[in-house]
Amino acid sequence: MSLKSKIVEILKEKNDYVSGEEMSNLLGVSRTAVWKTISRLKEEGYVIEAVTNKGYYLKQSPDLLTEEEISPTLKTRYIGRKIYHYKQVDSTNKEAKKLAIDGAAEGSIVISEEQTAGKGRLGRTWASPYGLGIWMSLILRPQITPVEVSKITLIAALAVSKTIQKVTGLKAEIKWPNDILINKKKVCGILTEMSAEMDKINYIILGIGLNVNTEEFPEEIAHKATSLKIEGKKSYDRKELTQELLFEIENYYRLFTKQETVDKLLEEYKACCVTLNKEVKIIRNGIEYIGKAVGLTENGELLVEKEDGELIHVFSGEVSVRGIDAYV
Ligand code: BTX
Repeated sequence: MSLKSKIVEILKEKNDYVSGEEMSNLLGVSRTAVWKTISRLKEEGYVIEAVTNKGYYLKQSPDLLTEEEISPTLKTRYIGRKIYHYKQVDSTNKEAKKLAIDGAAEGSIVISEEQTAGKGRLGRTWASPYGLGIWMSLILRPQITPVEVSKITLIAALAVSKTIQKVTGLKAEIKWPNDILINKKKVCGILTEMSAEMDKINYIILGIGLNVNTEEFPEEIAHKATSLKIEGKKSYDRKELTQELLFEIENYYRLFTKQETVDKLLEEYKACCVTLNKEVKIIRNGIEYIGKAVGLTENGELLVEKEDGELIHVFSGEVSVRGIDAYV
């Protein structure tokens, strides 16, 4: 943890005045270093009172998803242990890709308060306004083959839906493969990208966009987008959600790489997947098929029985579900 994070941790734990001397003893750094770091924290939005002979007292922390706010009480072992935080970037997936190429460790994450060009699938955009959601990308380097990569989206979808239920009590459903819905509206989107060779993955970028405290959406998407605040009628703590989400991702990631637990997880996934046993429309290479989603493979592909009875494996691409997406 950085010195900034450690100081925030001490101030939060004590929840009282801590003298500069005590802090410098605890951390093994000079009092000047403590004072300089406190000044930087103040610039970043921390309200820290300094009283002669008493020390420093943390009155308020900013609503930011920084390492200082996330790390001290994070329960994971390696997911999210390195956080790259930005106030604004074009896309956290793009930024994560650069870091992955430069060798960033597995589990590193990129979080931004705002994205100016958040990426959806197939060249679409993802609305990511400042401070209202969790716009984050994880760098993963799993020992799996490229055909298994859909598993990663599955893991993320399960982790998001579990986190939402745990923290908010709201019922979140998964629309295969990468949308999380509440009351049939999209509250979260997942964009998994990878760099791979024939049989080896170099890295995976797992991008997650979760609408937390958004109150209003752009007109074009208002009918199909929602947020936790709109559904739960109250604001939610983005830090708690981020910590819980990272924790769940780590759990599921570990379990999915163990063969003996895959079946159990698939059952769990099926229980919250709204796509299964529904009529679906698939667009593949520009061709449309209608069929019924009848199952899921252990790699996370959707099994669809076409109208002519043929069973096809759908890896990704465009899947609309009758009753959720408007189609007749
Ligand atoms: P998608 O292509 O399935 O969804 C994009 C579509 O969803 C858009 O065309 C629009 O109709 C609708 N949409 C746009 N913004 C929102 C929103 N905030 N809430 C609900 N619906 C919306 C889904 O792509 C994958 C999105 C991943 C976003 C994350 S954020 C962190 C990471 N960085 C990055 O650039 N992308 C990912």
